[in-house]
Amino acid sequence: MSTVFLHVGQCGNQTGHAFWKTVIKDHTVLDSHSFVDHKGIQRSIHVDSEPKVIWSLTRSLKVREKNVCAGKRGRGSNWALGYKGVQSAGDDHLTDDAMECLRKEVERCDHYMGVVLMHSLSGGTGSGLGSRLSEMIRDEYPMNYLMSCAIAPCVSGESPLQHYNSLLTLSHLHRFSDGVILMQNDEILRKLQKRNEKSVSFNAMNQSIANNLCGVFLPTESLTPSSGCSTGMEPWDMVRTLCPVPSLKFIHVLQNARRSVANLVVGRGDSAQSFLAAMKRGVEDKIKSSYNCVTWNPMPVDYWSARRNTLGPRDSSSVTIAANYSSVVDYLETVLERSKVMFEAGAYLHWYQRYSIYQETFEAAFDTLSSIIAEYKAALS
Ligand SMILES: Nc1nc2c(ncn2[C@@H]2O[C@H](COP(=O)(O)OP(=O)(O)O)[C@@H](O)[C@H]2O)c(=O)[nH]1
Ligand SMILES: [Mg+2]
Repeated sequence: MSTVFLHVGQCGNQTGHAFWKTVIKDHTVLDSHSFVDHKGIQRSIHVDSEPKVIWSLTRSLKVREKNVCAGKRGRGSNWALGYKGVQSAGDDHLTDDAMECLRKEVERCDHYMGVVLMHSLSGGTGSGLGSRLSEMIRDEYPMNYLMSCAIAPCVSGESPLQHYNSLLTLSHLHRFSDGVILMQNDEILRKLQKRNEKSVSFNAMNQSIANNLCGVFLPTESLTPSSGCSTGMEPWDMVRTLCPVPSLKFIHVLQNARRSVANLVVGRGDSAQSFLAAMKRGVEDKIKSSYNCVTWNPMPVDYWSARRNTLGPRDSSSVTIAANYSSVVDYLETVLERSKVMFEAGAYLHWYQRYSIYQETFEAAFDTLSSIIAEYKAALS
C-alpha cells in the first residue's frame, strides 16, 4: 500500500523537509515501501511557484528530480492568483505539471492508497494552488483518499489577505478532502515558547510539526500484519478512526483538546508492551474523561503502539494524540468573523476580482464555514 506526499508552496515544502528528515530515520518505513520506493526514493512531489527555496530544500532529500515542479514567480499571498495561475508569465502549467507527476508516481506505487497534501492556509501558492490541486485530485482519483496537513497562520496577522485565503482554502478542503490535519502556528509557537523562552525559529516549529505527523503516520506494530512488514495504512486508518462523519473532518495532533468526537493515541518506544497494558488497565478511561468524548460515538478512543520510538533518542518513548476536536470551532469562527468584516467593508476584494474570483465564491465559502461550525456544535453538544 503506497501513499504519495504532495508538498505545495514554501511552507508545505519547509515543513515537508523536516517531516522527511524524521521519516527516513525509521527503518520500518524504508522496509515497507509505502512512503518510499524500493530504492529508498521518496514518494513525494514538490511544487512551488518560486524556484529558490524548493531546489535547495529537495537537494538534501531523496526526491526524484522530475518530481520537483517550480514556477517562475510567487503568487503574492493571493489565493485567487494561486488558484487561477499566472497566464501572462507562461506559468500556468504548474498544476498540470504537478498532476502529471502524480499520475506517474501513482503508476510507480504498489497499491496506491491516496495523497497527503502539505501546505499553508494563507500563502498564495499553498492556499490557492493547494485548493486547486485538491479539487483536481478528487476529480481524477475519486476512489482514493485525500488528506491535507494545513498550516494556519498566526491569527494576529502576517498578511492582510490571510483570513480570506484561509476561508477559501478551508471551504475547498472541506469539500474535497477526507480529513484535514490542522496545525496552527500560534499554538505551536506557544507550546515551544513555554518550553524555552528564547525566540522560536521556523525550523523548531517545523520539527515539532514533523514529530506530530510522524507520531501518527509512521508504522506501528498494532497495524502491522503477522508477516512483520508494515503496509503503511496508518494515515488512512487514522482518517477512518477519527472522521466517523463526513461533515466533521478536522484533526488535531497536539494536546489539550477540549471536547472530542474521536481520538487516536499512539505510543512509541513500547518495547515491553506496557503502553498497551496501561491503556487496557484504565488509561483509556482517563483519556475518555479528559478529552470529554461525545456519548454518541461508541468507540471514541483507539490506540496503537510501536516498539521503537524513532522520534527521540534510543530507548526513549513518545505518546501522540490525534483528535477530532472542538477547538477547531474557535478557529473557524475567527476566520469567518474576520473575513466577513473585511468582506462587508469591500476590503481587498479587487485583488481577487483581478483573477476572476467574485463575491459568489466568498459567499459560498461563508456558507460552507458556517455549516461546518453548526455541524460541530450539534455533534459536540
Ligand atoms: N510552520 C511554518 N509556517 C510557515 C513556514 N513558512 C511559511 N509559513 C507560514 O505560511 C504562510 C505563508 O505561506 P508560504 O508557504 O510562505 O506561501 P506560498 O509559498 O505562497 O504558499 C504564513 O502564514 C507563514 O506563517 C514554515 O516553514 N513553517
Ligand atoms: Mg511562496
